[in-house]
Amino acid sequence: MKAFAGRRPSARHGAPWLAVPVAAFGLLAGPLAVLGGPASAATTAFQNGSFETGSYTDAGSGFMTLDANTTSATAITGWSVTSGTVDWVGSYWTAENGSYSLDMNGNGPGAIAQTFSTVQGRTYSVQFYLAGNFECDPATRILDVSATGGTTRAYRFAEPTDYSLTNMGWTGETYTFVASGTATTLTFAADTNDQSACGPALDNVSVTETLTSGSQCKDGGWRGITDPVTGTPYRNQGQCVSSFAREGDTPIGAPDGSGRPSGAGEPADGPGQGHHVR
Ligand SMILES: [Ca+2]
Repeated sequence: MKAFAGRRPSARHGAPWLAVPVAAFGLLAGPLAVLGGPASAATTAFQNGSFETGSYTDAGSGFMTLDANTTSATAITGWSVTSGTVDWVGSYWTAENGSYSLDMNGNGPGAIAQTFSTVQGRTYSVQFYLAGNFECDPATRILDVSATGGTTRAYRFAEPTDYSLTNMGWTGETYTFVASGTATTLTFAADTNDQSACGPALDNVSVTETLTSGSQCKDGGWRGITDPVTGTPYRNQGQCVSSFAREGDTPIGAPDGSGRPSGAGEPADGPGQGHHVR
């Protein structure tokens, strides 16, 4: 982390789409347990995608540096710094959501990861907001995103012309993976070619399960999935199947299907019509 100076605030706004509230995903385990659902292994829902909770301490800098090699690695609830250092940013700059976000380069490039329950073979959409710390060169920050069994994608963010600490230019991005098992580790990593103390900025991560075929409605696949049109959970398999029939069995919920990285200034990936995990 290095400080900025003399940047002029402006009225630029972040990406237009709204991410799925992480808390909604966190409800996954609760209702099933209350209703006495099928016995299964413990469910660990994705949590704290906005980096709002944990043991944050601030010596006055407006951020806290977390080191993979110290106990600070697990200061953010649900997450672990798995390599290098990252800065957990509080008042230093304006978060996309809430009060906290990350500079993925602390003293140098770092990586952070969270492991959560998934259903093998299901498709998941990870939505997150990207920006950058541009006190140091170069003027483009690169963030690598990966998930267990998935492909690593590099996301680039170029310095906006109207950049400031209160106007970071947060841009919505989407990463998609197919779960290879009952637990998936999602990792965000700063580009290790950039050894500076200024990295990509990250906030407001959410995970949405996406059905890609009507056949996935079967065998309980409809449970916990929200109809993208009505916004209400499917009550049964028939409703789920009907939804796909209505859409011509296209992969509704796939954000754009292109799998391509996008840079700053491009339109953000849309919200998709996700079958939202509850
Ligand atoms: Ca946040």
